[in-house]
Amino acid sequence: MPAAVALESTVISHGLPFPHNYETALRLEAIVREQHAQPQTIGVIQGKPVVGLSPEEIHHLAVSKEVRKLSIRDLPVAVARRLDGATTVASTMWLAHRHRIKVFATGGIGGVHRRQNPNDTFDISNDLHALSQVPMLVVCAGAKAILDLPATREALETLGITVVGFQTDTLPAFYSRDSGLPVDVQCDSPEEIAALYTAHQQLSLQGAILVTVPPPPELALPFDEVTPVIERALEDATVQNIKAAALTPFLLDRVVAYTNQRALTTNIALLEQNAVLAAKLACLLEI
Ligand code: PSU
Ligand code: MN
Repeated sequence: MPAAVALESTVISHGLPFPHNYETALRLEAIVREQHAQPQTIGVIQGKPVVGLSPEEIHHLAVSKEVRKLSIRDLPVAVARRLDGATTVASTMWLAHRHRIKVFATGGIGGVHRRQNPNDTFDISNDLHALSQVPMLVVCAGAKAILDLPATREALETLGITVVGFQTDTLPAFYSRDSGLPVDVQCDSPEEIAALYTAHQQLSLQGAILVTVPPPPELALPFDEVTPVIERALEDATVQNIKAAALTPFLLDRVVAYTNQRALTTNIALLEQNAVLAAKLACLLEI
């Protein structure tokens, strides 16, 4: 088994605008190969779960308006009805694990959404549940800043998911380097993370190890600057009654618009950075 790195497709179909989505997806694969690992971008094409999408299939997921966002509960529906679908962190983990892939690189995980007013229902991403069930290394920039980060941090603890800070002792906040919330353990090298993975396996633990990497300093957005932008995006969502699976893509899109695309640059940069570390980890685990 060569050192493989799983990559998700919701970020392609619903997370980034065209042509940035297509270009970034191919660039992430190239980055993984530069580190001597094998990228495996995952999605569903006409009902077939594909681990290792071709460039043509990635292009299709980047441009088609018919691509569903598939979390784990949606997978059987897409397969039975032969639909095209993009996989989230949760469903990508599930499919990757079935292919014995140990490392997955993404942008920001889903988590506990903020509640704007007391009668809003809870919206908790299936990503958290998948992270508690599927043993692998998931490299990300923390949870997306549009979420309730303290609640997400608590949920990770409840679910028994070890949270690693790569060269940091606080949880990154996706666009920003520091949420002010603690990680469980700081690791300063890929080797230290690989040792954690080995220990985790020896203990037969079920869930993932979440490796969080702050976005590059020169492109990270200050937390205080992002906060009001997110609040504005959340107000838009309330006014337009955007909910459930549509909420995350809507909020990400609004944040990009309100930061004059700077959030897009940050998002792409952190995806690239996470792919580098994930590939290094995949290679280390195959030694
Ligand atoms: N991170 C990004 N962009 C994205 C996502 C994460 O940088 O588009 C996607 C992931 O696929 C994640 C999903 O699993 O958003 C979470 O959606 P929800 O909150 O509806 O569970
Ligand atoms: Mn949700």
